[in-house]
Amino acid sequence: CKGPDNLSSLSTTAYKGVKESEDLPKHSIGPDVSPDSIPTLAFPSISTADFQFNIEKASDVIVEKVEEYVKKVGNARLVLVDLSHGSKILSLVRAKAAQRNIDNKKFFTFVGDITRLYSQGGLRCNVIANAANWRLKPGGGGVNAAIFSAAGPALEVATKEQAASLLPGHAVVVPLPSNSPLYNREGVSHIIHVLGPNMNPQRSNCLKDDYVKGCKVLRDAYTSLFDGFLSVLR
Ligand code: AR6
Repeated sequence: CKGPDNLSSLSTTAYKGVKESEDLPKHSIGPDVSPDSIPTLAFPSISTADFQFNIEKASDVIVEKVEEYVKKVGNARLVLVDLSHGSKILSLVRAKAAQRNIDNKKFFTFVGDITRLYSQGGLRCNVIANAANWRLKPGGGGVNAAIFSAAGPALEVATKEQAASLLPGHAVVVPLPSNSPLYNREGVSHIIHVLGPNMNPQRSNCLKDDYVKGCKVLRDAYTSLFDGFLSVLR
């Protein structure tokens, strides 16, 4: 099953997302549990595209935080998503997670559009994370533009009810109204906006290559994201 290598082919083909772990045991969740009913957080790699955070360092932070939180989320799953099979962050994280023997039923990587995981990829995720901007506004490109566009105006209204802005390293959980297409079509009940560290001099609050601070802020961002997911589970 081959997916697209770039975003343009995503929009022109009936693309199916692909779970990348190849050694998943069949029926590993037991005969009575449908995978569709398992609470699942899908998240993009925060800060590694427009915010230009180093991918090798980001992969270390992701694996460290995933290892910590797979123990806390019970039967729920964490899924790192990116658009392309060529995604460097997905392959780095996959390799490092395997080295640390992280349970591949609870954490795996997936190639697909985060706004189409169920309809195009068959992967039901009740919560998705957004790599947001500090204003919590639509647009700006990347995953933020895709999520606001797919969710419709309901997301902007619901977001304003929770927060007016976000500091780097923080996240905010937004319940998605049932009139949003993301709710109806994809089964997404919550969006968690996360603001990661910015290393891009053309964006606000640039850390100018300060990776001591950058890694701390990225760790804080994943901590806030995964704590937000835990709050949805409770
Ligand atoms: N589905 C899955 N993954 C995606 C999608 C998608 N539809 N679109 C992008 N990615 P980025 P950042 C991946 O740039 O670096 C925005 O303008 C992408 O390949 O979206 O945190 C905001 O408004 C990459 O792996 O977020 C902020 O200002 C990951 O998502 C700023 O960019 C994050 O890429 C945030 O920059």
